[in-house]
Amino acid sequence: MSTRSAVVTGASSGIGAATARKLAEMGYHVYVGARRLDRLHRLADEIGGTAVELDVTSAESVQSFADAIDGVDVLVNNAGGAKGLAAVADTDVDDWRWMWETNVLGTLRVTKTLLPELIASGDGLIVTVTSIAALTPYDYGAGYTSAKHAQGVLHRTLRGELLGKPVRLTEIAPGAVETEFSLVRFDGDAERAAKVYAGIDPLVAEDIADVIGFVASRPKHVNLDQIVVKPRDQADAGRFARRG
Ligand code: 8X3
Repeated sequence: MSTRSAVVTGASSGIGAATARKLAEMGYHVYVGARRLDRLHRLADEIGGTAVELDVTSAESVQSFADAIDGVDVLVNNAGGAKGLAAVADTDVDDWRWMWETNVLGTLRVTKTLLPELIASGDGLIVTVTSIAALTPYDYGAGYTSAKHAQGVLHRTLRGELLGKPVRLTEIAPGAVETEFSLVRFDGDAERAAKVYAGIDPLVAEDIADVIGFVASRPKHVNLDQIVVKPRDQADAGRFARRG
């Protein structure tokens, strides 16, 4: 059997980088896509994969990414993130635009462009990393929760539209994972970002990568539709058992 290929978006750090490592360990040739090329090249060298610049907010960038890859069996839509935490009354429309562009339209652009190859694979798999914010809204988070809900709906709609085609779809909805996520959300404020994970044992990127590896290793008649993963210390968004 020829080597199977995987594409991981947002692969320069966090869940994306850990997933790329996991899939490479499982024997996939992994195309890692992100904007930060130096990190991407280091990762690709480490895992024997291919680094390709990718900005999911640009149709041209997504097309040149697609042109640079040679077939894809597994697509991991991981690129995305949050910007800000504010009441709707005070929120910054540009933050919303960024979140909708990266999480929703980014997933749409990449998925739509790679879909013919995923179908041609004969055993395609699309994993979309959403969030528990795709399942429940929370106060001060509407920009992010609305984008994650929309991304989840896009992904879940494809499950029906692709019925009968050889493509599986899995949504992974993580809770608190300690990555650069909060640093980006709070615009580089490390102290504020650290508070999100203070006094709990958060998930780490590898925890999610392990789940994605499990999903990708199921036999092709098994579709894991939706997986919610939270730390034991978290019941829901904003509901934690904190020590100290
Ligand atoms: C990250 C989880 O609870 O900050 O997607 O929205 S949360």
